[in-house]
Amino acid sequence: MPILTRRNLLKGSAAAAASFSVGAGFAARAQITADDLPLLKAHFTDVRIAADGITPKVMSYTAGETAATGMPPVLRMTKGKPFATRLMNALEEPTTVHWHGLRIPNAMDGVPEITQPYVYPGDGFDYVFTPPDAGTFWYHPHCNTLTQMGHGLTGVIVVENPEDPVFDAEIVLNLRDWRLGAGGAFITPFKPRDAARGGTYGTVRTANWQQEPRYDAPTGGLVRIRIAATDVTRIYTLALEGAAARIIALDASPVATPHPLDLLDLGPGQRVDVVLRMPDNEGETVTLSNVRGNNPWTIATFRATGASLKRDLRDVSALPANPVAEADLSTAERIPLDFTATAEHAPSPSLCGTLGYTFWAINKVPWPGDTPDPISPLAELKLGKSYVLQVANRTPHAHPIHLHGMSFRILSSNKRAILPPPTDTILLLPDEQAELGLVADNLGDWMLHCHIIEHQKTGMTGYFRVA
Ligand SMILES: [Cu+2]
Repeated sequence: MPILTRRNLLKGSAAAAASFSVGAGFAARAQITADDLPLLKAHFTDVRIAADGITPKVMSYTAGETAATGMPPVLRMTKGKPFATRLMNALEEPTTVHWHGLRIPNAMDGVPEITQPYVYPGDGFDYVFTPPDAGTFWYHPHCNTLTQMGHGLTGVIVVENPEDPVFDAEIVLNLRDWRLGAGGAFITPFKPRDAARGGTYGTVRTANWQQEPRYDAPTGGLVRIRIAATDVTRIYTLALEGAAARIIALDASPVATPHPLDLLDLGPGQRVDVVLRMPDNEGETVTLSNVRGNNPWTIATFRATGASLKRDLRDVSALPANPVAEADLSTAERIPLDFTATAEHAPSPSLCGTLGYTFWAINKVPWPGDTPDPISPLAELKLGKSYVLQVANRTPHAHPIHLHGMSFRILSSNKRAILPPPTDTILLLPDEQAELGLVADNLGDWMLHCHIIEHQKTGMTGYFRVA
């Protein structure tokens, strides 16, 4: 029986063990007891991902007690309802879980040294929170992330809203690549030359850990497809062929008016919810492709099965909005954030791994690594106050910039005509300058970093302190 550090900690406090209190506002989960927390086990498994061999020591998550051999499960939660799970670390290095896009208490955010202790091999950590927003999110470690995510630890979260419209089917797609060599074994996770540019790409491209999977969907039906880009590097440009489709949510935020999916850029960390109207003839297929770059390729296909349901895409209504506060622009303080390349210098060693290089910086300061003594925050924000982040990408590369714990709205941009709904990740285009409005409504230290993990780990990371 492994020693569960957090559990032992809780045993020392009867009150905490009874309610899992980690802050105010969690009384609703008093019914959860210490011994019946569902497990989320991080472990090794051998999986066939490439055509030419089994990949040994793939990292995955398993929910519950059963041994699983495949990809991390889709975790289903309900908006406004407590969720609890006990991470158990069966890897050979420390790990944590970050719940990307969920606006939950800081102590549950999963960033070692900043929000929680490392979870060492054989140890556990209890995550208990209530997701305030519905939509498509995802989860991954925040420790040695290039290796841990690159080797498999990226899973999708669906936060359901009982008020959501009902569709004829739902398909969840976890898009990611793998750096595999001949025979399917992992190869070196990155090339320094590429880390200093757009990032190092994988060699095998998958959806749900399969190459070009095919899914059956009801003929003439309305199918909700939840797509999460969980790769450490790749920016997708999604295109659908063979059916009409509408975007209903971006990064978990419902769009006010569902609009056609033409071409959509999706950076690492971003999600899109699409409603697809399947063709009327059984056997017809719809193709989801990545058309970025010179060689478009198929991500997945959907085949119509059964008699036509004869649905109408115009019947798709907007999803109910999430309760994201709007910044008060009359009082908002402006915070400039410059994203730049920087001269090389050595980063600090870290328990959560270092790539050994520094290539990037925010406001001229490169993140030195995840150390017990982090650099000062990018800014200190006052709880409840509004801010406008004046972000500027001073590089020729796109950077998916992700903020933990709070959502923001893109107020203006020199590079886009249509502004998306509130988000946790902006795919900052080359030379883009944008204004991001937010209300600092969540206490604690919140990371802001590029989600191209090589950029994150070579300097493009910082954090805000909300107090
Ligand atoms: Cu970047």
